[in-house]
Amino acid sequence: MKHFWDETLECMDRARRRELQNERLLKLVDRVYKRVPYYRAKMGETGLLPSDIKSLDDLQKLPFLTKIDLRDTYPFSMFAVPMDEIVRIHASSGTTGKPTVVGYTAADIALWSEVMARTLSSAGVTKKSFMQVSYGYGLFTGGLGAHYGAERVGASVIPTSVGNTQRQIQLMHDFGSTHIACTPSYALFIAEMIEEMGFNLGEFKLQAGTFGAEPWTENMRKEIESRLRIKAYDIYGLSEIIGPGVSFECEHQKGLHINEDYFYPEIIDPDTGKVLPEGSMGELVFTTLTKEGMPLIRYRTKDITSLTYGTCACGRTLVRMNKPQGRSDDMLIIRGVNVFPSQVEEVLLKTGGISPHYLIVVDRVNNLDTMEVKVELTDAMFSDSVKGIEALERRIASSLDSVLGIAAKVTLVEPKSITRSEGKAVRVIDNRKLL
Ligand code: DLL
Repeated sequence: MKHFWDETLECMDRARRRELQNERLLKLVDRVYKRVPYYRAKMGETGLLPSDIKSLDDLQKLPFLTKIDLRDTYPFSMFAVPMDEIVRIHASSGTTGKPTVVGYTAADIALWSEVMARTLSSAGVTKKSFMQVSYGYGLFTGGLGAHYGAERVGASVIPTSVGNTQRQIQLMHDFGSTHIACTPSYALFIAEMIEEMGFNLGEFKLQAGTFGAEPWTENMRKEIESRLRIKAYDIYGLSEIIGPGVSFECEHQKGLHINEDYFYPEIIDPDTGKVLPEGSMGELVFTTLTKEGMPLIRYRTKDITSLTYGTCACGRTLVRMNKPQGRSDDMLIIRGVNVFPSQVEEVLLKTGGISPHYLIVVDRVNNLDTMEVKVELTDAMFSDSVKGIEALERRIASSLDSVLGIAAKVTLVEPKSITRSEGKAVRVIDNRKLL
């Protein structure tokens, strides 16, 4: 069965769509140049003017943006509208303690709901569906993104957010949720808990799930599908571009269709910045063609993937990206939350009694990610009482929790017990084996 939200736009002739993208690009460059002094200055470095950009063929002349630019303009200097037009603010992890901030106008929220409506419709969500949203609600874009999209479709939304899993399952059972949206690892955890609670899967009405915010494999898909007896769809996105709904899978699951009438993709060589031809693996870069609050031109996602043009068997002409194959930076995704080792380091460096030698150990236990931070004590602190050391562990754990937004186990270890490396320090051991 084919599920479209807007068949005309999703299946539009590629040449016609390119015209639309060209028109939008010209308006975008003009708007950003006039309204964002930071980007105007960046364009000025090479003497570039909006009039130099006549179509997408000139896009490569424009400078890239990265998380560093967003840090330098923290919190609001990348916004292109006055604050009274901003109706929502989200944030995700930055490369250091400062988060990456995103502002939305009412039109941006409508656009986001629209791309999420496409995404959810493609997974079979309709007005008749019961949509359980088990992504976290808050500064993270997962919960509210899925929520607004499901409301736009007209489904009955059940905003359970993440956590309190037994209650989630009880409601899923009692309300007859037909669809769920959460991270793939949380979906597996739910499957396991359903078994543990002694439920019979036949008593549930769940048909499909929309899973993303972290990398997952085909094997993990099979596992989720067989344990929950549903069809599992991939969904990709990042806060800077809109949140979830940048791209989504159709029933053929041969890559994720990018909503390219709004988010124009390029693949570049991460080292040289050169645009690569179709099919090449490289870093994904997006230009938000219509966004108002925080439009971004050539934003480097750091996600490594490739693009496939050409019509899909579903009829959509929207370009497809392959499942992201990793990142070109050191960002970790733990239970769907982005964590940079530099954020952990910043917390540790602010704490007395410990040395700057640490190791982050990530693992997956019962399908849920765990994070342990091992830190060396200073010689002076090492001779302290067990109580003193435990109190220090708790203090660090609570600072990490408030900075990262996830709980980490902190283990203080003897001075000089963490292996020193001769080259680049090894700060992270990731023992997770994606099934
Ligand atoms: O994770 C938005 C989102 C929410 C997407 C819910 C899908 C579902 P951020 O927190 O800003 O936004 O993290 C963005 O997560 O650059 C990727 O590295 C990674 N990521 C997101 N979706 C996928 C996916 C949300 N389906 C970063 N597969 C991105 C692999 C993903 N990685």
